[in-house]
Amino acid sequence: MSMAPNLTPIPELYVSYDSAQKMKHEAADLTSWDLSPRQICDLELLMNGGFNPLKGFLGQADYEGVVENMRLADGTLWPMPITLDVSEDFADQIEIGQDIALRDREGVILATMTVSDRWVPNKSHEAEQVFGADDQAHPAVDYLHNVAGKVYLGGPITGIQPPVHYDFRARRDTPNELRAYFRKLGWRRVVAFQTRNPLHRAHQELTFRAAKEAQANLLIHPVVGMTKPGDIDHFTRVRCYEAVLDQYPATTTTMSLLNLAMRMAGPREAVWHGLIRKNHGCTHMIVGRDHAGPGKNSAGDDFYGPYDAQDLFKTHQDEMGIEMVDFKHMVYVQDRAQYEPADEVEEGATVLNISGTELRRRLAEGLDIPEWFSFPAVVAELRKTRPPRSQQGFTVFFTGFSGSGKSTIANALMVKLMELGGRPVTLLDGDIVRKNLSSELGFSKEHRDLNIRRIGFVASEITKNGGIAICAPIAPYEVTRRAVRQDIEQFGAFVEVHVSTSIEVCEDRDRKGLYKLAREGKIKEFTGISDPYDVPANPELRVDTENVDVDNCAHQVLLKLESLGLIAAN
Ligand code: PPS
Repeated sequence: MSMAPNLTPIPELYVSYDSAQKMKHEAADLTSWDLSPRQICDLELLMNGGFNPLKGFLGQADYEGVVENMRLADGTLWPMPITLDVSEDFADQIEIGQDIALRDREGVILATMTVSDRWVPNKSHEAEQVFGADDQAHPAVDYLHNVAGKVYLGGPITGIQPPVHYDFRARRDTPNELRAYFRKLGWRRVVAFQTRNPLHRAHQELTFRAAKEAQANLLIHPVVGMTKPGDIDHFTRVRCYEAVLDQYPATTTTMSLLNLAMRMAGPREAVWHGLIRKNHGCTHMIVGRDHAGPGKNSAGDDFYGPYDAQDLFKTHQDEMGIEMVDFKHMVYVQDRAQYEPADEVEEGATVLNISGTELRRRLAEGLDIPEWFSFPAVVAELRKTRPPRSQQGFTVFFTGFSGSGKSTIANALMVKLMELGGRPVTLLDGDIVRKNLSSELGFSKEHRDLNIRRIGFVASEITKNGGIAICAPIAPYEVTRRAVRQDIEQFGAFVEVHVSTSIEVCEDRDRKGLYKLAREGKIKEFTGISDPYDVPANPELRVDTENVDVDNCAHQVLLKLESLGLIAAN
């Protein structure tokens, strides 16, 4: 019996088990590069054939071909530059022809690469060509300029072992494992559904329909490597997918996790996704409106036209050997209590929809999410990860001069929050931190920054884990405060409170006698006297201790927290 071409094994870049054992020892002496999380994702798909026909990270000629016209130097279609970006220092140590070891975050050698090329790319040009604009509002362009190293190395890879995953191991499959699975079940036509979002009822309906139309089986193939910053984490999503999987007839559908690092490159990304799915044994792929769209550009417009991805995919589908299935926009028709394709709904029928933004709002505020929209098990998972704001962690960050009253208000606030109960409260007061976390630091700009970054780190961990962190350092530098805000806002709210007591009043109070010493020059670099303080331009709240007592100041903060929905109104 001849096998369908999509079901024969695909070449991998791994050496045999015995050679791998030998190589592990030999490679230990090689110059090694510690792979970034994105590079680890890329390497895994290079090694297991997910990026077939690539044999390694792109060399310069292939890179230029891909950037200019989506083709490798030999003319093969390949839309995405898969490059090994490194630092200049590292690149300087490397000779062409040299073997290097590629290690994961723990130092395990995953592969070796024989460096055939080294070059400094024109990143702006790469951004223009591949992502359509050199605009850092695009997450991959931001990555290119601000995270990726300056120099690219290219060359063939010899795979020693795949990156280790501890989560959802049974749900991860290499291209050959999926091909073997389809072969075993006799699935000759398989339609892939790519996703980075939880599946709601509309998705279930559209994927089921798409598979029926293509007379194919269905592979739910979610990305769990790297998706768009701000997406729901893959742990939650996979639990959601598992809940939805029960809704499909068991013999028609399967799910497998793909450790891809997405680039959100719209049309080029769609073609790339197609090639990857082809490699995983699929014959069809669902491509929708704005496939792998990166959101708005810095002028507030979409980066790509809504159907650019579908158009580019269709242009190349014969060459790719995988067929596009149109993503039908499904809407819920209330009168008929069922989902129907938007373009087939009878005129005048009542159509219900909940947008992504509305869903986030309902989750944030703990409001109802109806069953026609999503499966209760999915909603329950989402609620666990996105509890309402009044149950999320947050940070209150006081800033102001020494003696301005930060610590006193912070203490009062802590007690009031503890009285309310519900979440653990941690106070990271300037003095406490300097004693326990930063005892070796002084008051230079560098040391103050380090001190604030440490406070920010601890506060972000507390916020992430659902607690309340109250910080009360001077934190004189705007840039550092902004950086801390960014760290924390990934996990919960950051409420900046400027304690605006003037330097004159602080000096007049001089509760610790430090201002006197600062005036006498016995303490150097004293904030407000001989060191700068950037007044916060837009704090969430400004309190003034000159005319208001501490209890009232703390109460103002509580009211602010209530108005932000962070504590439930009584
Ligand atoms: S910073 O800038 O945020 O890192 O400062 P912080 O960790 O909050 O520490 C401020 C407390 O250290 C005492 N102190 C000084 N403050 C400012 N400048 C100099 N040179 C200095 N030397 C010692 C001072 O008591 C501050 O305490 P608070 O609680 O703010 O009054």
